[in-house]
Order: sequence, then C-alpha cells, then structure tokens
Amino acid sequence: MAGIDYTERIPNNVNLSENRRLQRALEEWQPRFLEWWKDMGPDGFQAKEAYLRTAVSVDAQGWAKFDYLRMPEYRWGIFLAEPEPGRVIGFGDDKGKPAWPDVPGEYRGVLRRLIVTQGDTEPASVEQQRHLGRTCPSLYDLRNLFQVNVEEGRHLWAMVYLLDAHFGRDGREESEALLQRRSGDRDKPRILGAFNERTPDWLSYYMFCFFTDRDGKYQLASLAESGFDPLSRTCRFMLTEEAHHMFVGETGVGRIVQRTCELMREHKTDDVRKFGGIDLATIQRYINFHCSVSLDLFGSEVSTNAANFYTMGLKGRFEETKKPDDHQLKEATYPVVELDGDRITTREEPALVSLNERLRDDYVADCVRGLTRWNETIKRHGIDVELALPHRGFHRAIGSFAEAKVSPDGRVISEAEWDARRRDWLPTEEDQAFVQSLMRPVVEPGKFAGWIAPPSRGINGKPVDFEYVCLG
Ligand code: BYC
Repeated sequence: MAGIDYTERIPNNVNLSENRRLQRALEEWQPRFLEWWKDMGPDGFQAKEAYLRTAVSVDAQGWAKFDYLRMPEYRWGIFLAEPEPGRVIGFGDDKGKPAWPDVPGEYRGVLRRLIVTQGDTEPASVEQQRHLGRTCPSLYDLRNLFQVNVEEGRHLWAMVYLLDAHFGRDGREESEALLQRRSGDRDKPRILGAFNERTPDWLSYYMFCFFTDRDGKYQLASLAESGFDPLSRTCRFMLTEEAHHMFVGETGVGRIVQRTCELMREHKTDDVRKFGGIDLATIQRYINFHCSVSLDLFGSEVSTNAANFYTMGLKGRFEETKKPDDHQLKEATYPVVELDGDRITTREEPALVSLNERLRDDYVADCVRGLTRWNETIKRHGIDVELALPHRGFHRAIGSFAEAKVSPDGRVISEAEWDARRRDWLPTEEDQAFVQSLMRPVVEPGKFAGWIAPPSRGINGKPVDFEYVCLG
C-alpha cells in the first residue's frame, strides 16, 4: 500500500486504476491543472531543472527522493498516509464509532465546504508567489521556493482527490472552481483574506511561510483528527511536507535578522538601510502585518461553525487524541480574549464555540517559539532589541476585534491615534519600496544577496554552493 505506482498517469497509492470513473474524472482534471500551473505557477522557470524532492512512497524511506527535474514534470499525485487499522472517531457526538470511509450524508455540505476552503489556499499561495523567482537572493532560496510551490500544487491534488472521489458531480464542479478563482482577483478572489494579499518580495515571502503556512499546519492537524478517514489520512501526509515550508519561513526570516545584526554591529548603527540591510523596525512592521492577517485565518473567537465541525466529528483540536478530557466538551469552558466595549477582557466561554480561539492559542505559542530563536540571534550580537508578536487584537478583519482599533501592545485606541501611529506599526509604502529595491537576483552558486545571511547548511546534505537550480 505504501508504494506509489509511478507507471500510471497519476501517481497514487489509492488503487486509482480500480476505480475507472474516478480515474477518468482526475485524468480530465489533470491537463487543466497543468494549464493552470503553466499560467499561474512560477513565472519564467518552467523549463529549468531544479533539485527537488518528490514522494515515491509515504513511508520514511520514500517520501523524500531528491533529483533534478523541470517543474511541469513533477509527479503530482495522490498520496494518503497508511490507514490505521480499527481507527475510531476521536471526538464529538460520534466519538468511539468506527471512522467513516465515506462521507456521512448529513455532513456532506459542511465537509465539502471545509475541503474546498482548505484546497483553495494551495493554488492561491502559488499564485501569490509566482513572480518571486525573478528576484531570488540565491539558488538555494530559489530551489526552496520551487519546492514549496510544487508541494502546494500537490496539496491541491490532495483536496481535489477527496472532492472527486467522495462528492460526485458537486465535487467535480468544486475541483474546477479551484482552478478558476485567482488570488487578489476582484471578481473571483480566493476564499480567505490572507490568500488575496500580495507577496511581492522575499521578506514578505518568508513571513508568509512562517505565519501563514503555520496556520496551514494547525488547520491540517485539526483536519487530520477528522472522523472522515480519507481526509484524516491525506492531511497526515500533507503535514509531513508542510514542515519544510515552515523551516523555509523560520530560517528565511532568521537569516535576514542575522544579516541585519551583522551590519548593525559592523557599522555601529540601527540604520542599516544605507548598507543594504533591512532594519529591525521594518522587520517588526512586516511581522505585525503577516501575523495579524494570519490570525484572521482562524475565524471568529466565538463560532458556531467551529462548534458544529467538532460536534459532527469533522474537525478536531490540535493533538485531539492527546487531550485528557471527554472529547465532547459539552460542559467545558475556555478562556477567550475578547473586546468588551473599549476594554479587552478574558471571559470563560463554552469550549465548543471557542475552538477557533483555542487553535489560535496553540498557533500563537508556536509562533513565539520561532520568534524567541530570532531574538536569540539579536541578543548574540549584543543588540538590545526584541522582536515581538503584535497583540491578537491588532489589525484584525475577522472576529470581535474587527470592530476596534487595537495597538500592537494591546490597547484599544481611537481612530485618530490609529491614523497617527499606523505608519509605525504596519509596512509603509516607503518600507515596501525600500525592500523592493533590494530585490535583485543573485544566481551564482554559493552567492547570496547582501540583505540575507547564507544558511548554515544545504539541502539533503548538499553543500550550500551546490547548483540547486540550473539556469544555464
Ligand atoms: N477570510 O465562524 P467563522 C493553508 C468566513 S492555510 C475570509 O468566523 P469558521 C496554507 C468563514 O468562512 C489553512 N473569510 O469561522 C497556508 C465563514 O463563512 P461562511 C487553510 C473568513 O467558519 C499557506 C464566516 O467567515 N485551511 O493550508 O469557524 C500556503 C464566519 O466564519 C475568514 C483551513 O482554513 C477569513 N480569514 O472558521 C498554502 C481549514 N475567516 O461559511 C496553504 C478549513 C472566516 O459563513 N477551514 N471567514 O460563508 C476552516 O476550518 C474554517 O473555514 C475557518 C473559518 C477556520 C477558515
């Protein structure tokens, strides 16, 4: 079961050839996906060979095989983690019953919506990042970008498989619509806010990988708990690939911070812009922006949708199975940080409707771990500055804080104060223009742009100066 049949048009470990109807549906979708990839995938590099990993099986030996290939030749396919024999539903009203191999009729609409929302983010991120290759800070970074992009493409395949296999004609229509919406398009935008923002430069890209891909980790982990077993298995395998995306984000920002600190020390100034570095104040403003739009991705603090997803057994908590409670939460409460007039308070809310907030808490704790590592770098250089996450109410568009203006340190403020201070807190046009001015491609193996430090090691044991993408 673990092996993937690469002789088939669509590599898979789900015995696709035994289901002719499904195979035909996916084979019809495949050329349209490739068309989308050519139109909306990495711009200008489709014919270049990149050193990429491809899964050849879902076990430890096979999920990461590295070789040179051109991106359109990447073998996008359908890979589910191994089934767990005897798996039961871990939470909600159906807790303890056998996990569903098929969609329960009464949950069809809700489940489809969850899968479509997840699926929509994957092509969106490829669209957002499609111009970055032209300004890469090194071949190493270029290769990592492409790795993330092809895997987001595969994650789209993962959701399309579920839609086509389990939702009949509706599912096929949704699969089509996933290729029709476009990030940032006024008429047919992507579903969630953060996926319609621009990713115009590599600082934004690394912030996106750190903050927004991390939402992906937490959402996928919650869906991996699902009682709908095919969703659980597909998300479990997606999580294996997702780890690299967050590595790219954390080390990407970390290397920028490192370089900034080196320049600060060398020139004895905070103002490293004139030396081609990105000052810590600008990095902080980018953190504020990307963190806040990613916090929105968790939905409202108090959400009946979230309660329903849980009670229905469709979407659990992060590490649901490890939680030492009744996994039904009907009597439990959870402390939720909320807006109360012009004050911010913490109130005990019913645990079921607070599940978005709980996941957001898990997420914030994980972000803090990354931030702490960046701050250690700053400290190692003897610099007395700390980067911080903005307060969760800052610059929010979803949930109770959307109604208020909140400063990064968590004060409810007036519109006037917001207008006066906004430029201190969020990237300004000048910041963006400055960061953009640094974005000049560096494509000689082993060389790096002046605003980012080299990584401590290469990919898959290769040296840092390995030719990760052949541009010749
Ligand atoms: N933007 O009760 P509410 C990833 C909508 S990232 C726009 O507050 P709910 C990746 C919501 O849809 C992970 N609309 O929230 C990362 C609802 O609309 P309907 C993606 C929003 O439903 C990087 C209404 O507001 N996966 O994988 O409890 C690269 C009220 O909703 C937003 C998932 O999101 C927003 N930010 O939770 C590549 C998992 N937030 O239904 C990939 C699946 C809320 O009333 N999705 N709305 O029309 C879900 O679990 C839930 O849909 C959400 C929202 C957590 C997103």
